[in-house]
Amino acid sequence: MSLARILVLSASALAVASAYADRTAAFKGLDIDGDGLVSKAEAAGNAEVTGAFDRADRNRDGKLSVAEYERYTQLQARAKAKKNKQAAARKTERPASAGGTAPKAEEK
Ligand SMILES: [Ca+2]
Ligand SMILES: [Ca+2]
Repeated sequence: MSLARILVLSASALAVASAYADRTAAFKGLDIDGDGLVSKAEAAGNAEVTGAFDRADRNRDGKLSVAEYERYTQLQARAKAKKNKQAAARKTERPASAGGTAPKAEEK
């Protein structure tokens, strides 16, 4: 198997993982020493987590627990959805049919 093929498979695997919101796997990826907590040093590899670390660290122990990480990712997802909604509202001149993402009016 070529490296390019492996990279494509890895990329699609990551996309599937994020589509199913497999936060535990992402958390384990950050938890390098496997103690069940993500320290600031461990989060250093992820700019997104580092930027929000202090906000995500609810009990201010300098480490993120799974619960703190999940709460953070949920807030991130909500903020992202809100941003997308605002972006979509700004492009109202674009017909919904063009993207094929118009919601079904009724489902039986
Ligand atoms: Ca750790
Ligand atoms: Ca904490």
